[in-house]
Parts: sequence; structure tokens; C-alpha cells
Amino acid sequence: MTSYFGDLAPLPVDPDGDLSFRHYDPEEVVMGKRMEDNLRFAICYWHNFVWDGNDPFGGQTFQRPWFAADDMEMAKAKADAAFDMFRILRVPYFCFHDHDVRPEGASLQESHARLNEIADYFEAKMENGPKLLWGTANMFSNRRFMAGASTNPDPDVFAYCASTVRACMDVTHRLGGENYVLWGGREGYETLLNTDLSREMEQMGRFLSMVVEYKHKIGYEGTILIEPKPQEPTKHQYDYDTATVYGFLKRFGLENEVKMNLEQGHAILAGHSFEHELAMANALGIFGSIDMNRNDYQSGWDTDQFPNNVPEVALAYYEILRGGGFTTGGTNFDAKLRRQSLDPVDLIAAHAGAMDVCARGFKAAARMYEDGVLEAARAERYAGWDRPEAQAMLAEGATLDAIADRAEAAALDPQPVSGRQERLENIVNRYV
Ligand code: XUL
Ligand code: CO
Repeated sequence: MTSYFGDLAPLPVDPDGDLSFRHYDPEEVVMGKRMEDNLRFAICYWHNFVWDGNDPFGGQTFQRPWFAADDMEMAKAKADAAFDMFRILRVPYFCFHDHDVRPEGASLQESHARLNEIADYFEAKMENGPKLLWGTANMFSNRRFMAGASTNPDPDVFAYCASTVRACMDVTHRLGGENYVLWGGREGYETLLNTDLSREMEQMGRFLSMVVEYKHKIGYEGTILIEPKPQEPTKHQYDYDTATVYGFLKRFGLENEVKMNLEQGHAILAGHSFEHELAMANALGIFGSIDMNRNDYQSGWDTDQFPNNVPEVALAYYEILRGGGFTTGGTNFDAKLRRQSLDPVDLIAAHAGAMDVCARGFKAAARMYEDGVLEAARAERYAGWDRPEAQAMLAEGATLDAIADRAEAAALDPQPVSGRQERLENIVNRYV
């Protein structure tokens, strides 16, 4: 089959090009690292090669050649197109669900055999090509998962999920995947009238504990990531946001085993900003990776648009830099075209533009971080806490009584100082 993308060569770095990287140069060194290593871009399989353009009111708009049949031959044609796109966009990583890459078999065993056959096909293509940022299992599309995966009222679904995750983690391990993601697509409820919350959360905790045990059993050294999302597809999801997931991890003793894969759009749906979720994960020591996209602020749906707002992206990378940058994580574009963008080249242009937006945002964040102006202002705001009597209040042995006595003896009368928000916003504006 001729390439789905015609004869497109890998995109050049050209500030004046039409289809080029205008701001992203993988070789440019920022904060001592190549931009490729700072941003660790990944392309996702599902939105680009699986989604057919449907929306709640209409069906397929895209006519990808590999949609012609649901067989292994077409799965390989799809992989050819995918790896061709990874080459054109010069990305170092990709991500996939089992369901994205192989047609489901008549039995669990056949599904797993097909997954392994595709993994063999990937392995050959990965020799000089992109690496796997993360693998995951789709336990939300098929109707068997309509009432949840590990939280399902039917224990056979729980067991089916154990088999599915084992197969997907094995393949992720074999392909050198740097992370394994669990997004609780339907781990939540539609109505409390038929839901036993307590039981479902116990099931989810047991399942996650066993996933972690299995990771150690097979010697997989990648990071297990949970991707929080408050709702959609279910009305309420148990992994609502970072703070909720942290409480859940603590409850099951998994806070040192599992980190977060944070998605811009999911943060917005939870009523947060993306930087809030990133800062929270850093504060709790559970930041892992990001799904970069942009959410519509009016619709209330998970619109998974390509990022196109440099200041927003800059603030996100600023929090990531404050936490020390990525380790096993990266920037996965969990983003899809609008359904009228029919041309193959739209997929390329969308990603090239998104990579440029991320590069601009990252470089602004790096300058802001290196100049240290915001950090100096932050440090100054808390400087009082460096005084010995302030430190003593937080130390072991301090009591409310002793502190209260000291406050009264010293006749403390604290004077408010400005939070200087607008001046700080003006500083940010100089960089973006
Ligand atoms: C859904 C979503 C998923 C996860 C992987 O909103 O973000 O695609 O990233 O299952
Ligand atoms: Co995502």
C-alpha cells in the first residue's frame, strides 16, 4: 500500500515554512537538555487511527483505508500509516490501547494472540523508530464494560479485566513501554439508585493492588499511572481528580507505587485549571505524565482539541519544571481533529502546530523559571516562616497552648501584606 501520507518527508525546522516546525527544534538545548528530551512528545493511536469522526448526532466522516475491514491485515495497514506519521512528525514516543491496534478475537486468548502478533509487527518498526511512552487497556468501549471494569457488579467482568490488563502489561513490558496507564473509563456510576459505592471502591482498590503486585512479579520497571477524570462517560467517576485519587491511593497503601497521568481537558471538566492539577500532583509527590490537549470552556464535554493557547501551556510546563521536569513521563497528545478535517495532511498539521505551541510554552516557562522572578516573590511571601520561632511552631512538641501563650505575651498584631497578584501576572505576561 502506498503511504497514507503520500510522499511527505520528515518535517523540517523552518520558521517560515507552511508545514514545518516553526518553534519546535528537537535539537535546541533549553535548561541543559535537548527539546526532544524536555518535551518527550508522544502521538496517540486512538484519536488518529481509530476514531472515525462520529459525534452524538452523526456517524463516520473520516474514510481511512484501514477502516475497510476489521481484520489483521487492516490492523497492519493501520500500523504502517501510524508509524509513517510518527516518522513524518519525528516524535520519540507513541501510546496505544489494546483495542486500538488489533481486532478483538472470538475469545480472550485469541484477542491476546492478536495483540502479541501486532506487538511483533511494532517491534520491528520500533528498531529505528519511536519508543512506547505507555500502553493501556480499553475497558470501556465494549458493551461488556458498560457497568464498569473492576467496579462491575458482575465478578466475571472483574476477572475478564484481570486477563486484559495482564496481557496489556506484558506487551507494554515487552515493547519497553516507560509507563502503564489506567484510565477508569467506566469506573463510576450512572445512578446511585443501583450502585453500592462502598463495594465498588473496594473492588477498584483490590484490582489496583493486584496490578501493582503483578508489575513487580514480572519485573516491569515502568511507572503505573492513573489518569483522573471527573465524569464522561459515566456521570461520576471514582478517579475524579488528583486529590481524590491521592486519598484513594493512601487508603490502599499505594501512594508510592502509582503516579498521575494528567490531562488538560480532564482538569477543566473537574473545575480546575491544568496547572492546579499539576501543582497538586507535585505537592503530593505523584506527578507522572501529561495528556496534552485543550478543552472547550463552554460545552462541558471532553472535546480533546489540539492545544493552541501558549500562555495556558506555559503555565502548565512551569509547574512541571518546578517539579523537576519529566522522568518516565512525557507529553502525549490526547487530541483529535475536528470532524470536518478530512485530509490526511490535517493530522500532520494538527500535531506540528501543537508541538510548536508546546515548544513556545515550554521555552517561556523555562525562561520564567530560570529568571527566578516568580520564585523569588513566592519565597519572599513565606519568608516569615524562616524565623526560628515560626519553625518551632511546626516542629514536634509544639502545642496550641504554648503558641497561644507566646502570641498573647508578644501582643502579636499581624499586618496584612499585598498578594501582588496583578504584578505577578504582569511578570508572566512578559514571557509569554
Ligand atoms: C479519555 C482519555 C483516554 C485515556 C486513555 O478521556 O483521556 O483516552 O487517555 O485511556
Ligand atoms: Co487521556
